[in-house]
Amino acid sequence: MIVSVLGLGYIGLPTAVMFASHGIQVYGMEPKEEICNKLNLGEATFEEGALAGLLKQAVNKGMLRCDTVLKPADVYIIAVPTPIYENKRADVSYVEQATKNVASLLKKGHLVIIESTISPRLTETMVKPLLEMSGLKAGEDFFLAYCPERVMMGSIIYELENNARIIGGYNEASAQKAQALYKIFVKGEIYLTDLLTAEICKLTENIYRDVNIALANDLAMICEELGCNVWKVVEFANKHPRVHMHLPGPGVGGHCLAVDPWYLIEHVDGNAKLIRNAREINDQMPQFVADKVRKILPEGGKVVILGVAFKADVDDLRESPILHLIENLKQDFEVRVVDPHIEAYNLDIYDTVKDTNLLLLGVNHSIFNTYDMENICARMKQKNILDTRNFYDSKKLEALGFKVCKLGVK
Ligand code: SAJ
Repeated sequence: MIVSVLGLGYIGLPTAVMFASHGIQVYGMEPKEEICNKLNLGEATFEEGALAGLLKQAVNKGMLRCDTVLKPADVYIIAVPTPIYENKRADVSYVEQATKNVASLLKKGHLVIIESTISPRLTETMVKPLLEMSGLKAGEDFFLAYCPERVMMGSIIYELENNARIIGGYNEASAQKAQALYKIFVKGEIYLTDLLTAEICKLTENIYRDVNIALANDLAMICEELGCNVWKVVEFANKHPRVHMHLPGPGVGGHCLAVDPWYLIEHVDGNAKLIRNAREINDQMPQFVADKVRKILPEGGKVVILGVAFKADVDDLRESPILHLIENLKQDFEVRVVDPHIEAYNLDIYDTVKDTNLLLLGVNHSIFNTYDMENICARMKQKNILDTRNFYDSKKLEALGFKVCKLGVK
């Protein structure tokens, strides 16, 4: 059996590597030539724990080859991006193009799987008709399933292997075929259902998280107004056995939580009020943080932002709320940014903080724990810290001479 994976990004590449390291011949298709060249040398294109080692082995053994064109296979897995346009409508053009590529090579007995996050019913209304233009019939001549990914950056390989999976089949036979395929490396439970349930289930998982983060952010703003500490409120509320509060922060980033809710919202006329509201609350957090900076430094000044990635310990900038925060602050401040995970911002922290007025912790990268805060304090002109992630121990920093302000704390 040969498996072709279309799209070798954060999901496609680890998936391709998992099959290849379980003895399956894999062809990866990636339109960007420089990415293909790098992968064919066995070099990973992003930081992701065990991925680099497994990729090198798979390439060295000849089990994984990447190309800019699609090669014939028995199974096609589509894992291309599904972004949103400026107007928040779903951009499914990459899935459409990938499906057309597969249709051109489709043969009897083939299995086609969509892993990309998509709008409800898209597998049935767009993918299936495009594939059937081959003259073959879904569920009879070829098999079709929607198998959304559920992995978390930073532990993708572990989660690919151990998380439970939901598989939506066009029909029972399609679901069974897809289940047999994933069983090659998935140790978690695999649950079978129909296409629409699986599509909405994937969106629901990220919406659940987005809505809960919005609740935490709403509370952060409320606690500031009422003069309370949101971090303590969340900590103690979570001592209740049925409460699982998420954490506030400077906004929600990444290619999933900040994007997926719109895929559902655009399909439900006037409904999804809570989901839309949550999205809007999370989107306004950079503005809320910027307003706090303006209160701390009413005269303007120099601000150093620590962390620009969309979350801790990743090198991924997609939809990062810190990018919005930077743009906002640049209107009134000189802004400097340090993020050791992002090459363009991998600056010397001690040089960068010289003569500045505020250090703003935007992302809780572990590496920031290694910084010598006493040295940083000595170099700053005004010793202000704004911590948006409850990363620092205020008492320790205050003992060094900092004035510490936290998101969600008056
Ligand atoms: N965040 C908060 N507060 C929290 C948790 C997260 O502000 O309590 C922020 C993060 O800082 C980040 C954003 O939310 O900006 C998203 O981070 P994340 O860690 O929640 O999620 P992702 O985008 O890395 O991965 C999510 C995961 N979905 C769920 O946990 C339901 C992952 O399992 C999915 O596979 C992934 O989306 C995806 O690809 O859909």
